[in-house]
Amino acid sequence: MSIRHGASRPAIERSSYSPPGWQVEQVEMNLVLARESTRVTTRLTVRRNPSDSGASAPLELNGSGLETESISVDGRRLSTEDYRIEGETLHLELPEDRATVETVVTIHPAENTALEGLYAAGDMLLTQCEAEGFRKITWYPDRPDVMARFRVRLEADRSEFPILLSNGNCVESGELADDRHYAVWDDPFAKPSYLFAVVAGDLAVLEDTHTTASGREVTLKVWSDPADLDRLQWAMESLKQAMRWDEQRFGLEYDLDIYHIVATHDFNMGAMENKGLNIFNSRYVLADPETATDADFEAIEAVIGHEYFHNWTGNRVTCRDWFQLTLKEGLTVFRDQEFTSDLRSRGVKRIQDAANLKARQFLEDAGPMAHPVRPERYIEINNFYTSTVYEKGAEVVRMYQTLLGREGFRKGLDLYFRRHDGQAVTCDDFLAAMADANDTNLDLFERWYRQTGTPTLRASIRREGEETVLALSQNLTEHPDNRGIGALMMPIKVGFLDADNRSLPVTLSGEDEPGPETRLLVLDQPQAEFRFRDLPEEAVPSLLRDFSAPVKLIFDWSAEELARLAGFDPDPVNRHQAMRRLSERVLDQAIADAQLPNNLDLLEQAWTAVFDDDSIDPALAAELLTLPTENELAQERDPVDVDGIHRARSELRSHLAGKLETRLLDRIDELAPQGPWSGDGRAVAERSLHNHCLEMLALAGRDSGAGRAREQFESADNMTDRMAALRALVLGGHDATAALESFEARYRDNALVMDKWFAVQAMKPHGSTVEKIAELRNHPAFRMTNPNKVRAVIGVFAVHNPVAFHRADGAGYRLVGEALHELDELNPQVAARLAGAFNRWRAYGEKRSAMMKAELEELAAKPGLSPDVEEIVTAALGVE
Ligand code: B3K
Ligand code: ZN
Repeated sequence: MSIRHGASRPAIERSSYSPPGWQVEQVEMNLVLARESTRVTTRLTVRRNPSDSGASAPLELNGSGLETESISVDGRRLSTEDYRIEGETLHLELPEDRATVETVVTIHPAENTALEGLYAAGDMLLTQCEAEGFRKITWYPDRPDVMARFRVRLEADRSEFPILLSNGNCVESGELADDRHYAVWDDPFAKPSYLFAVVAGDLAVLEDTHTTASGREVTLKVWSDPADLDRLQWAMESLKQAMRWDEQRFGLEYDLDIYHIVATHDFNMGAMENKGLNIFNSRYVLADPETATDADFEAIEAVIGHEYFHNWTGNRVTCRDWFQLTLKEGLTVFRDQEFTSDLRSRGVKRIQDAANLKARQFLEDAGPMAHPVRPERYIEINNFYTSTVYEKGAEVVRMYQTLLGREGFRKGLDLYFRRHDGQAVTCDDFLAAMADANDTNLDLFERWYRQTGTPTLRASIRREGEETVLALSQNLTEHPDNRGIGALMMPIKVGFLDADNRSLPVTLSGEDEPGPETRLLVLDQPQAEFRFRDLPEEAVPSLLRDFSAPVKLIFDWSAEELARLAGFDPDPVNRHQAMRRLSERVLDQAIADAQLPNNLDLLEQAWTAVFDDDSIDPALAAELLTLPTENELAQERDPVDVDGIHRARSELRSHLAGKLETRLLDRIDELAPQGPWSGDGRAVAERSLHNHCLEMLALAGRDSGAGRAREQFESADNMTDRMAALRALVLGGHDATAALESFEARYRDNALVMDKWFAVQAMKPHGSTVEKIAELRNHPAFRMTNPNKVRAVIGVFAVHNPVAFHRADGAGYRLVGEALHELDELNPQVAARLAGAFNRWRAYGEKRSAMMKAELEELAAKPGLSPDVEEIVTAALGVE
């Protein structure tokens, strides 16, 4: 049904916002649920917004793919002459300032493969409304600045749908004739339509309670398919942790008496924060040690936290319009990052977040869809749930905290809630609350919301007499939207190491007392100089500690200096950065010369030092002993030498694995599992380093690695170790047939574990993987209508397998291009994500570029292409 195919849609501009002409006071809905046809009756009590101009705007209701049976106003049924429909909008002239509008429509959940609106997922029926899915359920002013109270009656066949859920509290339920039943849900909090949710199905539940800091008892229910019931415990633990943490760190309590989480296998993204009724991709709910890896456990905790934290940052205070998306997403990602940091290792989390931003968001910044954290225009808003809006948005929020301090940030957040609880607001309102609560001027900070691309920060150091002078300058990227923005307000944390690699106090010239070892500088001019006293000439600067601003830092360290920072910088992020820069230099040279440089002493020493550091957190060691990925290496290059990158990286890994084989084997033995599986931090960290060493050896083609991997695959008592062994065998090019078969036989019926089985094969860096993908697509567990499967097979192939995707004959491009044609018809949101794989088509040399371009052009020419994919493809083909 209702996939919005058709002629090109015009872009919507941020500057064209105007407030709604009408508000909705109350929504009463009745859904008579059935898979094939669901009948939705909606009664809206609407009230005219007093407008300055005195004009009488019509009521505008959005609808998409609805079979409309009737529209009535104040009890009078309208004829088609009484209203006007343009695109997805119905315009209704209403004579008075208040009215009751009732609509009756029919929708078809089982045909809804786009998974937006009301759809069938296995035996369940459920909804996804953000951003504009509510209009696929009923006529409504489907924009976030219309906030209303909802009362929802659900009716369905009792044996098919024994459980009926919606937002808020269940206020009534009962039996009906013919084995039917109903439930009425009332949500006392006014909310935008994108937070509406319904779930109906035969679900099992794990129940618990949380007593809030102020002593209220909240019922917690985590629901899933009955077959998955015994894998819900970790999700429940995570929810309780999140509730406690938000009370302690931000003084925020939950506000309803009940909180539901529902897991489904068919979901376009990770999860959705519907008020009181979160709906989750099962991969972020279901876990036990037998089927989920340590990384899965951590991701579940983080996503459960994220959706829970939205209850304040997103739901109680929501966005005025979709341009403000980062207001809730950037802030909520920041909150979930802090949650993970407080529960686990702050340093490791920060390393991962900084590396992830550089790998994914910097890439987006350099591509055709580059946009500010608060975009200026969009065609399809679903295309803007990006790492820029989310992760760079979180960096922007983090910069407030860096500038204002934790206490100042908390004061700002408190004021934000005091001012705006129950409102739909903007990023400017957030900034104003931060500034006002701290009695400071943050006007310049607003530029972060407008600038496009990754800013560059150049640094240089010179001596003037006894002083050390740090010169900093900043630049925005060339982009039409960046004209006239001016300098950004950048918090820059710096430190210095002395000749013995000890941290020095950082004292500005003119200060009497020695300064802190990590000093916060604020650069809010195009360039500025900072003068320091008492620093020895040979002091090594550690710049942008903690990745204190999302910028590209340029500074000319010597290899020796990088090796010292890699070994001794107390700032984990910069330690990791230094190691990265050191290996990048080697790899750059290896790619240019088509062979490894002769002298790798410094890099070898730096790696050895990590191995020999007895006190290091094993999880940190695993991060430090990681080479940049092929994608990361490709990012800075044009043209990209796909095969040269792969070769250089493989050779360096083999070289290091050869040099360090004894140490790697020692670590593998020392950290081998002792006793039964444990999920505590130390055990997780040890598994991470253990498996990292195993993979390193096996991928370097060392027999010692393959042998250990086989043993581990057989003996593992948990998915982390079993999967690591399987990865090592498959990605290392060892014979993995038997392992893959036994894995499949064991987990055939577990959809999430099968995703791992698919993904590891799709990732194998070999040209023949193209043919493998065709085979995997015919596997009985693969479905093109299931987003997790599409991501595991085609997504992983297109994004994480450069060797096969860019195969010289273009077969990889063809495969993804064909999948996109099919997927566009089924699920435009998932298709649009995948289409981004062609974004850098210009950078792959003449032959490959031509073939990638041809795929894009063929998509662009597809009749009835979805606006989602069209926006991505048009941008990719657009001006250079
Ligand atoms: N807010 C949802 C994402 C909705 C995506 C719509 N295409 C999940 C989240 O960020 O928490
Ligand atoms: Zn979110």
